[in-house]
This record gives sequence, structure tokens and C-alpha cells, in this order.
Amino acid sequence: MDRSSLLLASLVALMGLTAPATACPKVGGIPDLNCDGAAKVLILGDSLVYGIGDTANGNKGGYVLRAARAFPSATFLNHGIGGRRVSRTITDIEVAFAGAGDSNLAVDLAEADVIFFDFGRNDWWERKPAIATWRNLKRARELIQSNVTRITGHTPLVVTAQMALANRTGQGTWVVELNTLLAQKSTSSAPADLRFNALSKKLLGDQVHPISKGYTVLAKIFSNYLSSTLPKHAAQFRKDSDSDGLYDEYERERFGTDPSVADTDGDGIRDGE
Ligand SMILES: [Ca+2]
Ligand SMILES: [Ca+2]
Ligand SMILES: [Ca+2]
Repeated sequence: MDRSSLLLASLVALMGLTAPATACPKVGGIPDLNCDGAAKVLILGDSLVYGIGDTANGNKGGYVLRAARAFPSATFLNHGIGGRRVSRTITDIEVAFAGAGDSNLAVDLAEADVIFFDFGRNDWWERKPAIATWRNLKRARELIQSNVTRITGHTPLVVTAQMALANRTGQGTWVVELNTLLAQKSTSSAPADLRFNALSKKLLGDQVHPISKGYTVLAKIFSNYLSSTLPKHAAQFRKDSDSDGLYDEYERERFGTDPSVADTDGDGIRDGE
């Protein structure tokens, strides 16, 4: 077996093994969209995801670390890399799912209930219009969703953030342009309504990176999104037609229950319990 098939086989085994015979909604306040009894949130991004400028934590951690503290039962997977651009990330994703490159990235993407994108601002250096980056963000999302669906049989929800504003001439207006496109094209199946651009520029320590207090503000925005907005998108993304606590697409296949009947065996207890 080559490395690629080995990686895929281990992923499939892992998804099967970690599936408990319990209901799938929230774990520690976060929707368990892949119904494996764990809540995993993956953040793919650049130096703001990594946490550069977060001097209170040694320039590492940022809003992801703070959100992880706010949701202790969930796992937060920080895939922030300084300078990350979208075009390059498309290649990274392709290589990872082919079983080469960063294998942690493929495994983490396959296990995540929800994946956040917080990058694109470094594409400004490529001097292309904002719409080119918007298209690449869409391509990256579709690439992740098709690969994870192929491996696990289930499509992960991908949320794209409207980015914190930049204080650098040229990049500042370009980021606003990209944020506007994201907002205009946001849908419930491909949301781009996480508003990190609500951060005041006064909380930037240099031209792009927040100071520690700025990361605390971003964490608040992120935590509110996770507890208030995400569950609404999740309910649209994974239907639970009979409101028994089990998503339709898992009922027959994983639990052998009926997605249109809340108490399939008629024992007076809802299928989810
Ligand atoms: Ca899960
Ligand atoms: Ca159900
Ligand atoms: Ca049912």
C-alpha cells in the first residue's frame, strides 16, 4: 500500500472507530457536525491565526488560544502559518490529501466539524484584484469539502472570515474590497459572516498584527460566533427533520433509525437519547 492509500485507510478506520452510539448535536457548546462524539474546530490562516503580536503569550496563540480556553471541551486545531497565501494553500491541500506534504493537515481537515478560513490578506502582495483571491478561497473550500467527503462520506462546513483591517497603504483598501466581496457572496452553506473586520485599527500593533488586547477582542467575536451563529448554520447544513437530536444523514447509516420518526422503535425514548 502506498503512503496515500495508507493515509486514507487510516482516516477511514479512525472515523469509524471514534463513532459512538450516542446522539450527535453539541459537544461543549459546539455542534458535532460529523457525529463522532468530539467537537473539533480547525482554523486555517496566516500570522494572525498563529498569533504574531500576542506578546501576552509569547507571540503565539492569539484568538485561537483564547477561544480554546472559552470552550474547554472542544479541540482547536491551529493551522496558522505566517505569510500564508491562498494560491499556495490550494497546492498544500492537494499535496496533503495525496498523502505527501503535511499529513497532519489532511487528518485534521478530515476530523474537523467546522473549518475556518482567516487568510487572503497576504495575496495583496501578488498585485491581483480581490476577486481573484475570493475565487481561490472558494476553490480551497471546495477542494477540502470534496476530499473530506470522499474519505469520510460527510461534507464539513467551511466558514470564511471577513478579515481584520490593515493599516498599510494599498493593502488596507484591498482588504476592505475582499471583505465586501465575502460579505456579498456569503450563504448559509458557505458562510463568510465571521466579522473580524469589526476590530478597531487602534488595536493593531504594527500595520497588520493586533496587540494582545486586539486578540482578546477577536477571541470575543470568534466565541460569540461559535456559540450563536455557528449552530444556526449547522442546523441548515445538517438537517434533523424529526428533531430527535440525530442529523438525517447519520440516522439510517450509523444508527439504523428513521430520519423522519423521532422514536423509531416506539419505546418512548427519542432516537438521539
Ligand atoms: Ca465531531
Ligand atoms: Ca433526526
Ligand atoms: Ca429518528
